[in-house]
Amino acid sequence: MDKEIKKLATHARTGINSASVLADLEKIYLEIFGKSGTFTNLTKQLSSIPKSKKPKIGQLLNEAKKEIEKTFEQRHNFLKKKRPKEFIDITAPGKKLKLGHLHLISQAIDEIVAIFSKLGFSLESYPEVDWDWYAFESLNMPKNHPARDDWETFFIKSAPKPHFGSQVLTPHTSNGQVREMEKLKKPPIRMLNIARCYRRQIDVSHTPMFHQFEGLFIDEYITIANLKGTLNYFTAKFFGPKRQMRLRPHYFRFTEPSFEVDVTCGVCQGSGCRFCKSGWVELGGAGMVHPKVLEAGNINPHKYTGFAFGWGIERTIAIKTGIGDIRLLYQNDIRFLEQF
Ligand code: FA5
Repeated sequence: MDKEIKKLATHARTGINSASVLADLEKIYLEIFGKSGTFTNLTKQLSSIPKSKKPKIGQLLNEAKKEIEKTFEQRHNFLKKKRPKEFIDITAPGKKLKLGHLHLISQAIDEIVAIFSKLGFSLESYPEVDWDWYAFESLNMPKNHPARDDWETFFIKSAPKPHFGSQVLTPHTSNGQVREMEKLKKPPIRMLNIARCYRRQIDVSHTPMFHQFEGLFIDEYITIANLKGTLNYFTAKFFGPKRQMRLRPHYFRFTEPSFEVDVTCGVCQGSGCRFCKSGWVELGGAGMVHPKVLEAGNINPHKYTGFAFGWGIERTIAIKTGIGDIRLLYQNDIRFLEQF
């Protein structure tokens, strides 16, 4: 057995000294001293040799083990020193960071504010949870009036207040009208209100939370011509000079006369197509402020007149970009949002 021990020691030494990387060295170590390694197997044979030879063979095994371990340690230290240090190539081109952009709704809001501020409208804000009085009653929409069903309102569970009524999640931006009149007290008023609105509706063109932008202009001698001029200016700036705008008679309790505002379809440019059918697509409502609304805001309707309009931002974006389902705007799918 002593011959076998010497052979193993020589073989191990050669193997260890020929390892060129630490990983190879680890492998050789396991081949020798692992569970079924060459040295381990030799040690197992010790029990089967005659008792008289055991001390000598045991001593030889110990010496061989020490020698192999020493060789292993020396090679390990050598290879560790040899390992190349981490290298940083400062001339390598950097990784390009992906630039994000504003959400479509924010982009549209910025654009709308910029267009109306050129006409002297200033951006104001009002409560998102407001009293029934501002959302409906001051706008000539008495309680239980069937027109209020169109707004499909979310009510807040709170005790109603005398005169102001219950609290609601604002179903439209028109709640700002009388609030602005109360704030400024005296015309001229040129207010733009952009806010979140809430209604119990959901389908391709309705979401429970959406945005409206509302304009209110009150002064002496304001007529429908001013309303048309303002909306024409907006349409040309927002949708481009080729798109036209028209007013169609409609009914709102808080404007008289009232209109629906249409623009020519962006797909067929007004000739009529599968998307729009008539060549026109509906944008939102508008009209001349009702005398009763002016009175609710303590403004003399015999001296002052005004116009108001209120449109959905999601709808406006859909008309501009051609997206068929406004719910896409709220799904936060980066593949959709990156296209704009
Ligand atoms: C109103 O809300 C009136 N306050 C607008 C107005 C203001 C008229 C001032 C006259 C003077 P209407 O309910 O039609 O009107 O809503 C206006 C626009 O808001 C719609 O044309 C649509 O673009 C948008 N809108 C309404 N409900 C939703 C909804 N659930 N999801 C997305 N957009 C909506």
